[in-house]
Order: sequence, then C-alpha cells, then structure tokens
Amino acid sequence: LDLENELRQAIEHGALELYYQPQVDLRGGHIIGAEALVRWPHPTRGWIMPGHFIPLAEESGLIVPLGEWVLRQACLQNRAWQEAGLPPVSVAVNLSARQFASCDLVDLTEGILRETGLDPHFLELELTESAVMLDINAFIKATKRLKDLSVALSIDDFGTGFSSLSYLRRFEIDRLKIDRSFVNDIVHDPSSAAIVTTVVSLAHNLNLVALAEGVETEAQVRFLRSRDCDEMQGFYFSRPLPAEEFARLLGSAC
Ligand code: G
Ligand code: G
Ligand code: MN
Ligand code: NA
Repeated sequence: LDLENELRQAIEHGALELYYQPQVDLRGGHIIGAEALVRWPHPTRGWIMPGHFIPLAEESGLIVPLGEWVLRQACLQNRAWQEAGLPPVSVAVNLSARQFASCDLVDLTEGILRETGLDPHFLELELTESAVMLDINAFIKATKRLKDLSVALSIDDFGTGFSSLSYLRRFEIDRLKIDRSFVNDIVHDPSSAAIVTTVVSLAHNLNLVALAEGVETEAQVRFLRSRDCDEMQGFYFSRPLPAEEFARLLGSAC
C-alpha cells in the first residue's frame, strides 16, 4: 500500500488527529485562540507531520476531503469546549490554495457552521499569499462571502509570498500572521527587526491585528511588546497540544 492510499484510508476512517497551539494576547497574556494543526498517527511509521503529507494531499486531490475533515473537527471541538464552559476562544484552520480554488468552500464552511452550531465569530480561516496568487478573482469572491458569514480571515506566513500588497486593501482580512522566519531573528538581526516592526505598523494602519508566529524566547516577547504587536504564538508559550491538554490549559487560566 503506498502512502497516498494509506492517507486516503486514514481520512475515510477518521484516523487523523488535530493538535491545537494557543494564540496569546501580548498585553493581557491570556489565550485568545487556537490554531488547529493536523497530525497523522501512523500504525508503523509513528506520528507523521503535515509537512510530509499535506504536499502529497495537495498533489493527489486528497486535500479536499482532508480539509473538510479538519474544518468539521475543529468546529466541533471548539463548540464542545464552549459547551463545557471554557472561556470562548477562536479556532484557526489552515487552508491550502487548492481548497480555496474549489468552488464549494464557502458552502462547505456555511454547512459545517450550521451543523456544529459554532458561532462563526469563533472560526478563523488562515489563507496564504499563494491562495491570493492562484486566482485573485476567485479569492476576492470567496473572501467576501466568508466575511458575510462573519468568519474571521488571516494571512498566514505573511511576508514570504512575494505577492503584491495591493490585495490587503481589496480584501476583508482581519489579521496578519508574521512568519516565524522573521520573528526568529528579531533580537540579533536588524533587518528582521525592521521587517517585524514595519509589518506591525502596516497591520495597525490597515486596522488589522498583528500576530507574531514562532515566538520562542523572552527577549522576542519583550521586543514584540515594545513594538505594540497584538498577539503571539510559539513554543515560548506552548507547543501544539492534544485537545484535552489544550482544554486543561485553557481551563486553568480562568
Ligand atoms: O504542525 P506543523 O508546524 O508541522 O505544520 C506544518 C505546516 O503544515 C504548516 O505550514 C501548517 O500550516 C500546515 N498544516 C497543518 N495543518 C494543516 C491543515 O489542516 N491543512 C493545511 N492545508 N495545512 C496544514
Ligand atoms: O505555517 P503555519 O504557521 O501554519 O505553521 C505552523 C507550524 O509552526 C506548526 O507546525 C508548528 O508546530 C510550528 N511552530 C509553532 N510554534 C513554533 C515555534 O515557536 N518555533 C518553531 N520553530 N516552530 C513553531
Ligand atoms: Mn498556520
Ligand atoms: Na505560518
């Protein structure tokens, strides 16, 4: 059995798992969201990380059923946390450019929100600049309709995509996620520091929230606070966690 067939079966059997990485408010220090990150607990190969099977899923078209499973599971989980009385947070789901190009993404999202009963304000979709570049008109149409549903939208890995900045004024984006390659070097590399400072200003001037990804050290946190960055995500606060561990962390904070 090759990996593609195994992945197809894993999707069909609901054998994938979602981990959740906390997103934290830089001023108050509390958890405001969770990014859902898919993992594949493989019976013989151990845990397979998305970097290894998302590209395969994209090439084979399996990203469509995989993405549907991730979206439904993340919404169900977030709804369950809220029902359990945990402080409400948003759940962020990564979308591949390929999924964005599939014309029924908006209908699918609407259906899953209705089915799970999750308030759309607590769902965020993470898009990449490659989704913008794939088909700009389809992107504009889909993002408009998603905003009509009250779903939040962010640009993931911001600054790595070589796309034109003009899309930022044409789309109803809520948040810029500053790529971790920039955040990684802010304390020692003046260029990275300048880029992060500038992206935070850009976000604020466009009324967007700035989130720094890949935050690992106290020094990085201090730098980001000094630049008025709004939110952070990274190993400094927490690695991605299994659902039960995320719930425990969220519950212990209140
Ligand atoms: O969890 P990890 O850092 O290994 O994730 C690696 C990459 O896989 C990240 O770029 C992340 O955006 C992507 N990824 C994780 N989960 C999903 C998912 O459910 N769908 C898509 N399309 N990408 C994902
Ligand atoms: O591309 P995306 O932002 O979706 O990727 C998220 C990935 O980044 C996940 O695979 C997650 O494991 C990883 N990640 C999260 N926090 C950190 C961090 O602080 N440092 C590093 N190196 N990777 C991180
Ligand atoms: Mn992401
Ligand atoms: Na990212």
